[in-house]
Amino acid sequence: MSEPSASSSTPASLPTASSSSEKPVVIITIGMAGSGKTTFVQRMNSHLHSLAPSKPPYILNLDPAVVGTPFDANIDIRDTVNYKEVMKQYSLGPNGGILTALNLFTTKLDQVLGLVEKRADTLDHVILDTPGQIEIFTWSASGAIITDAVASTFPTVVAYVIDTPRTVAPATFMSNMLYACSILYKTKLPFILVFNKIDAQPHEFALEWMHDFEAFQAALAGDGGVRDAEGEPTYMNSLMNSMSLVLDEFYKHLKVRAHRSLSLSLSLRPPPFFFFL
Ligand SMILES: Nc1nc2c(ncn2[C@@H]2O[C@H](COP(=O)(O)OP(=O)(O)OP(=O)(O)O)[C@@H](O)[C@H]2O)c(=O)[nH]1
Ligand SMILES: [Mg+2]
Repeated sequence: MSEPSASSSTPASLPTASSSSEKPVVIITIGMAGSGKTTFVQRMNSHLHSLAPSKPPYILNLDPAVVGTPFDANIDIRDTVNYKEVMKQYSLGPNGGILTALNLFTTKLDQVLGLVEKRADTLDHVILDTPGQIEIFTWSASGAIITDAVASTFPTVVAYVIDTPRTVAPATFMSNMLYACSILYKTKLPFILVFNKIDAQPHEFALEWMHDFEAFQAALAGDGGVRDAEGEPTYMNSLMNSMSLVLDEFYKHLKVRAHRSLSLSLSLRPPPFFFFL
């Protein structure tokens, strides 16, 4: 992976505290396994370092199972708990091990927040990278405790990273959006959808589906399985059509960005970030 130049990789306007006296903004990076969360954090880190003057973020790695991170985390869950030891000690599988590691880390959250608060005056951004298995963070008690504690201490936004190439099928797109929607309603925090990997799959189809639910319904119809043997609309098709109307309301209140976390040296694509809303 080659390091991008600042001009071609600029996250044009990362959420930021409006004045230096304000608290730093916390960006919680969430997304399906392999969607590019860690690479996205690395790109934000690299962008913030490249600013003049440089504004290094404070990074927390909350993924106990990651082997190596492409950034130097200021606080790393792996320094506190070894999830493989946790698996052995409590006879757990990998997900149970990761979840228990996160629970153990959460017992030290007050110390973690204390460390961040000590640095708050000098920081504009605090970035959290979360475990690969999305539900470990979003549907666990410790994930909720971490999110609530952070959000009650600092201005906080959720960056929901979407693997664009994996959402080209209408049904997959919808399930990813429903997941995003559920996290928005659960956390009630400002929410940014980050369409990642646009070097591999341009994101325009997603923007069209979000702007125009009829376009999404047409894509669904073109995807087959619309009618059953008797010519009646299938249950799945009716469900997805209704869901697309529900999601239409969700889309109206979102900020959406396209992103290319990975810089391909031969890529001629335009700058990876832009404002949609
Ligand atoms: N083509 C392309 N690949 C990317 C991009 N961003 C990330 N990747 C690749 O996607 C894979 C997963 O990236 P990660 O950053 O590890 O994703 P993650 O969401 O942190 O993964 P887990 O934490 O394991 O769930 C890696 O092979 C990355 O190189 C991108 O913008 N474009
Ligand atoms: Mg990761």
